[in-house]
Amino acid sequence: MNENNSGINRRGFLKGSLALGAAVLVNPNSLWAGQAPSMAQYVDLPFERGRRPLVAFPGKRPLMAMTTRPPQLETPFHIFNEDIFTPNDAFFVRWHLANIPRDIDVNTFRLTIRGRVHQSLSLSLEELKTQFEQVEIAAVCQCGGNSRGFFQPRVSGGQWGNGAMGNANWKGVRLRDLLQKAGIEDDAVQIRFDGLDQPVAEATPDFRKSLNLDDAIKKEVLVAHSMNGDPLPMLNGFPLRLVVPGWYATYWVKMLNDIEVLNQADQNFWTTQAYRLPADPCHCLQPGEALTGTIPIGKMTVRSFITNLENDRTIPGGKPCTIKGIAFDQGYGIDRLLLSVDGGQQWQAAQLGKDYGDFSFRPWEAKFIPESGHSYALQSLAINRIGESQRFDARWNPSGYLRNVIETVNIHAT
Ligand SMILES: Nc1nc2c(c(=O)[nH]1)N[C@H]1C(S)=C(S)[C@@H](COP(=O)(O)O)O[C@H]1N2
Ligand SMILES: [Mo]
Repeated sequence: MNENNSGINRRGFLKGSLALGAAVLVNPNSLWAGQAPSMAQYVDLPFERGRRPLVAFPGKRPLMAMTTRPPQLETPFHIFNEDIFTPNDAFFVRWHLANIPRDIDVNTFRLTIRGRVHQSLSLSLEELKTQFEQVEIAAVCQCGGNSRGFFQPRVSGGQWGNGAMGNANWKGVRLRDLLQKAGIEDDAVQIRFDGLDQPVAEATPDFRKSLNLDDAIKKEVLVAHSMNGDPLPMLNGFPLRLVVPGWYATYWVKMLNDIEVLNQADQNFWTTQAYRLPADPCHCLQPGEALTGTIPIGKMTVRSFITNLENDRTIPGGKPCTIKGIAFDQGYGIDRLLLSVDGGQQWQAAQLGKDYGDFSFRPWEAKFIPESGHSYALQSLAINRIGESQRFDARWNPSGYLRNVIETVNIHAT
């Protein structure tokens, strides 16, 4: 059995820890139980209260810990420059509830499909892997609140930098194949997904998310058992998770063990109260303005990042400087990437790199020759195949979702 199945990938854990000599070395089990790290290396995100200790959880290299119980771990941004696919042991982690199984018995685990179906199913992992077509897709998993820490004025919620996202190759079975096997009733309207994690306090609602039937039966929606060729890490939802390419990660239910076909719209807390956007077309508000209607968060906005140069970096003047980055959208695919070195006055076309599919990070690259003694405000602007682009103004909403303003990286040439 793969060592990931035990919940502790010792090799990954040790490798990660050694690579960052001074990072926290703690007993992963006590850490999982919520013990604070005793000694840590820190990363400072560029906003107030942005200091994060680097903490190594089971199966993970040291990541930026926002909270340890439940685990909320951010990927250090330089990782996005190293590989277009985010390594499993560096992939961000977000759980709402602290009661998360630490071990899964793969022999007794079952995925249930029930509700408005002709025949309920209870499938073992073996059955899932052998009785249904296996499909693999590259897709970005991004928290709706990614980059929330940059909101001005500040909003409450997890203060993520830009690392609450990752790109992976997800492999599993199509949700629609499972639903077809069970046979859905004519009155089905939504599908609800539940995982094995539980609230600690009884009053806290269990984490569940639902999709409309039309969205759930898209061919790219998977029940995935593997990520970048390996079983899912425990913290990313071992043994199964929903993969909803193009949609914010809140729908990507982890440790998925229950799929329920509903004949009316789901009224559970996580659908009706949490993860809502202002209903207007811009999904934004003026700070202080009252919320009128809300709608559930859905698909992702167009974004791009410069990955090889961080803010305030000094580079040599008078010779070509390569700027590298990534871009992604909700699945139309990236059509163009424009780069500015003067804070958005003039734009040049960047070269798009290899296309790994419409839901993946798309690499890009551009060059320019900086003049000695000058400073440059680098900006990248992605446009997708239906002409949607990033925003020039940072729209604001009270939950800190959807950020896709054009980001700026200031550099100085010596
Ligand atoms: N079972 C379960 N699935 C879940 C969550 C959760 O709390 N419990 N959080 C969701 C949210 S809000 C996010 S951002 C993603 C994070 O996925 P990751 O931890 O694999 O990066 O998981 C989603 N799936
Ligand atoms: Mo999230």
